[in-house]
Amino acid sequence: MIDIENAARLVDEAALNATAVRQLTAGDDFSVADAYRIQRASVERRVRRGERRIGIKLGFTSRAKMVQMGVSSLIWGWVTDAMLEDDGGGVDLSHFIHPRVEPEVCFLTRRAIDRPLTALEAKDYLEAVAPAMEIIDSRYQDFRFTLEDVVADNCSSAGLVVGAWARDFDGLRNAGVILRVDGRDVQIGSTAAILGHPVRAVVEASRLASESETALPAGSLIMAGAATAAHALARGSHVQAVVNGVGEVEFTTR
Ligand code: OOG
Ligand code: MG
Repeated sequence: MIDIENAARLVDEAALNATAVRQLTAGDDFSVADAYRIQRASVERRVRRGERRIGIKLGFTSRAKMVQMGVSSLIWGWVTDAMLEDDGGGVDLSHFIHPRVEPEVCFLTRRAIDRPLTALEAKDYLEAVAPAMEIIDSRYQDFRFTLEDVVADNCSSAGLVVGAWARDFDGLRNAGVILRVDGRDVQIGSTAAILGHPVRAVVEASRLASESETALPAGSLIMAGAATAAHALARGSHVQAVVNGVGEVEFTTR
C-alpha cells in the first residue's frame, strides 16, 4: 500500500525545489484511484501554503498529446492562482525543472457545475473562452511517467497564460492552432483535435468532477487540453499561441 501523504509530499517538494524525483510507480504499485488521492493531498499542501484553486485542467484530450507521452487516458488536475503567469518581465524558468509549453483553449464558467453535463447543455454553463498556453513540468526524471504517476503529480500542472476572453464559441469547432517560438511555427494543429470539439472538454470535466464528488463554482477555469504536442521551453524566448478566430496569447521567458 502506498503512503498517500508521503507520496504527495514527494511530488509537492519536487515542485517547490524544482528538482526531479524518481517515478512513484518505480517503488510502489498503486491504482489510478490512489493516484487521484495523492493528487488531492498534494494540492491540499498548496492550499495550506495559501494557494487558491481556480479551476481544473484536462490532459490527453488530443491524439498528439497521447502519442507524445505514451498515455491514452483522459486525466484531470487542479490549477491554482499561483500557477497564473502574468508576463510582467517574463516567465522565470528557474521555478521549473524541464518546462514545456502547449497551446490550449481555456473556458470560464458562468454557473456552478455540480453534475455531468450533456454537450447541448455545456455552452449554457460557459461565460467565455480564451486562447491559452499551459506550462507543464513533470516532477519526474526525464519527463517520463505512467498514467498513475502523472495523475499523482497533478498532471504536470505548473503554469498557465490566458489571453483575452471572447464570448463567441461558434468558431471553436475547427480553428487553426499555431504555437510559435521566436517567430518560428513549432507546432500546428486544430481545435478539432481536442475531443472533436473543445466544448466536449467541458462535458468531460463535468463528468470527471462529478465522479469525484467535486463541484466547480461559477467563475472556474477549465483548460481543455493541448491541441498539439508540447514544446520544450528555453530562456530568452518569445512564445506565442494563435487560435484562429479566438485570439492570440504570448509571453517571454527568462
Ligand atoms: C501531462 C499533462 C497533459 C494536456 O494538455 O494534454 C496535458 C503531460 O503531458 O505532462 O496537460
Ligand atoms: Mg495541458
